[in-house]
Order: sequence, then C-alpha cells, then structure tokens
Amino acid sequence: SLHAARSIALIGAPIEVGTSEPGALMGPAALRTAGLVRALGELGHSVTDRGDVAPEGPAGMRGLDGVAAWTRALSRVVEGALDAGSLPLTAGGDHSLSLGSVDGVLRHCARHGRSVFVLWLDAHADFNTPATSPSGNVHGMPLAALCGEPGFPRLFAEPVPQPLSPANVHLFGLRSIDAGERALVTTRRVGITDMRTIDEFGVVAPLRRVLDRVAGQGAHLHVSLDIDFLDPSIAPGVGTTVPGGATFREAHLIMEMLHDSGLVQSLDVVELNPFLDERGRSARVLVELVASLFGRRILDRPTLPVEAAPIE
Ligand code: Z70
Ligand code: MN
Ligand code: MN
Ligand code: MN
Repeated sequence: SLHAARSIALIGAPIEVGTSEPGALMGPAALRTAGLVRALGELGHSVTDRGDVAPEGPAGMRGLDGVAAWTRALSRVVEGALDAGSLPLTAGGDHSLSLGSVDGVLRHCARHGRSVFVLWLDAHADFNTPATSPSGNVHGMPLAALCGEPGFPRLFAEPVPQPLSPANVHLFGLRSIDAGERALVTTRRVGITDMRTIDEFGVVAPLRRVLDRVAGQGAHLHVSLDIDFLDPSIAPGVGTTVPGGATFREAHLIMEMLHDSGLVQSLDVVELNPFLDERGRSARVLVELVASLFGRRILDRPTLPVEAAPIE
C-alpha cells in the first residue's frame, strides 16, 4: 500500500439520544460483527478496539443534556488517542457523536498549533441550531455547535476550545437542507459540494480541490462519514433515507482518493441503524468503504491524474 501502517484506535460511541429513531446505539456492535477490526488488520494496520465509551454523567435523556455527557467522554478519548499517535476511528451511533470526536481533534490540534479541516460526507448539512431546527434532533446540529453558533450551553467541557472555522468545513454529497441551515451555511461561507455539483462534475474534481486546500494549509483532516451519504439502495440501514445518494463506486473512489492523499488523521462512521438494516448489508458496505480509505485497492497503484488515464 501507498502509505505506512497506522496505529488505529477503534472507539465505539453507541449514541442515539441525538435522534428520534431508536436503533443507532447498535451501530458499533454491527460494525464489529461485520469485521471492521479484521479488515483493517489485514491491511497491515495495528488496531486497538478501545470498546464503547462510557458517558460522563446522565446520558439517557434525548436532546442536548444527554448528548453533552457523551461529548465530554468522547472528546477526552479521541484527544488521548491522537496524543498517543493513533488515528481515532469513532464508530456510531448518531451524528451527534462528532461533537465529541471533533472537539477532541480541535483540542489536540490547538496544542500543536495546527488547523483542522472537516470533510462531512452526508446527505444533510447538520448545521441547525436549537433555534432553526425543525425536529429538535441534535444529530442535525453538530456542525453549528462546533463552529461556535449560539444556543449550545454546557455542551463542551471547560475551557471551550477555539471553534472550528466554517471555511474549514466542506459538506460533500448534500441533498437535504432546512431553510434555517441553508441561510446559515451561506452566510458562514461553509464549503459545499452538493449532489447537483457531483452530477455535473463527478466526485474526482471537487474532491481534488478540497484535498489540495487541506494539503496547502497543512491542516489535520477529519472525515465524518454519515451512512446516508450513500444511496439507500446500497445502505438501507439508516433512520432517514434520502434518495439520490452516492453510488457504491463513487463512494469507493472517494475513499481511495482520501487514502492516496495521506491526509486523513481521524474518522467518524455514523448513523448506521442495524435495526433497520437488511441482513447486515449496510454494516458490510461501511466496513468495505473504511477498508478502501485505509489502503485496500484493486491494483497496487494510486488514482491517476486525468491526463495520464490509460487507453489500452
Ligand atoms: C434535519 C434535522 C438529520 C439524519 C441528520 C435532518 C437531520 N435536517 N437526519 N441526519 N438522518 O432534523 O435537523
Ligand atoms: Mn497529531
Ligand atoms: Mn449527519
Ligand atoms: Mn445525514
């Protein structure tokens, strides 16, 4: 493979208090059953399964108070994994878990004077605030909270870190957005490759531009993969299916490009709902995609530049 073997810390985050659809708390177990640790080990990486995170404080109630107990615990574990030189792979659990994982990344990088860039592979923008959210579900809000929007008291441990810069967030695969968050991502200048752009240009050109920016900044790249980025026909195990998602081949190509870039330093895999899945299909697809991100490939060569495409 193109890049050195990594030490990977698998962190289970069985969170579902950020959604109204029960079942996502079974996500980490399903990803383990689908062979996540074995797939990464076969690629030469050293994987430590850190088990499931224990929330700090009462985590049973839905909404921001329940999510806060998970956020603090997860942030600490993710920051510690990065401090130890490992790549944290946080397996969910609903997307509110990224409040904790990205908070941990922000704290680690602040101590090293490094900027953070977040690539959000998702049907949704997840940029609601409690004031704009039509559902009240926290999994639709993590990016707004991480970017320092108001309305999120006592979510993060003290001291609160420097917020994520909205200019260093890129939404990729967007196809469902609420009116309030549309206004917010526009005024905050969040980077967006929506599904129309992917239909017009494919995934390669837009992703190359993002990766070139990250490399130019020397930023830590955090990738957050929401299973609803994928088309429901290949990944039905999710609470809210949104038609018109990424195909199997688009998704693998994205993962292969991320691997070849050598830039990814932390990863979330979120929103798998095994209760709604069909015979483990969605968990298996996610494991295969993660394997591609960590170096599984068809032939032992990187993605070629467009002008070098073979013609035979
Ligand atoms: C909507 C909300 C959402 C899933 C994120 C949906 C949020 N924008 N749904 N991921 N599956 O309620 O804020
Ligand atoms: Mn580091
Ligand atoms: Mn999401
Ligand atoms: Mn989503």
